[in-house]
Amino acid sequence: MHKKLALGALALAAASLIAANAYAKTYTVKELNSGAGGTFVFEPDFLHIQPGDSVEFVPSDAGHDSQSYLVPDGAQGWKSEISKPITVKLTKDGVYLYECSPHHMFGMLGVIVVGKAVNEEAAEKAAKAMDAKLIMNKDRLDKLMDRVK
Ligand SMILES: [Cu+2]
Repeated sequence: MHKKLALGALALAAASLIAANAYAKTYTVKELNSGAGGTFVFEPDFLHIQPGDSVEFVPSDAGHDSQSYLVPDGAQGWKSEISKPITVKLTKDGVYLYECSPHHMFGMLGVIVVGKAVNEEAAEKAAKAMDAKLIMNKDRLDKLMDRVK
């Protein structure tokens, strides 16, 4: 009787684990010389995803990377090698700002919101600092930040 109950609980736990994995998604962000959003661009450059989802950065054009600029407190940052893909699993709620480090000044920047934008104020501040380095695509990050909620 007790053994049966325990087995039932185990089966339930296993089923909910499988369900959780089934809901976790992987999104792809391309690193491009030129895309729908202009030159030196991540595509898409704005994502709103759920905790536990992953983002795969793919250097569709060579010479780019993906590097976190700001992550929520307690979250892991990332940095790919130039022209190498990287997949990051984002588990903490908040706003993540990232750049292509060779092309930051050209506005090759992106925003990911995971769950709730709990660090929105810090993100706005960091976005201003990122904006200050831009010589091209100067309004791109502002437009992305307008979508944060
Ligand atoms: Cu780049």
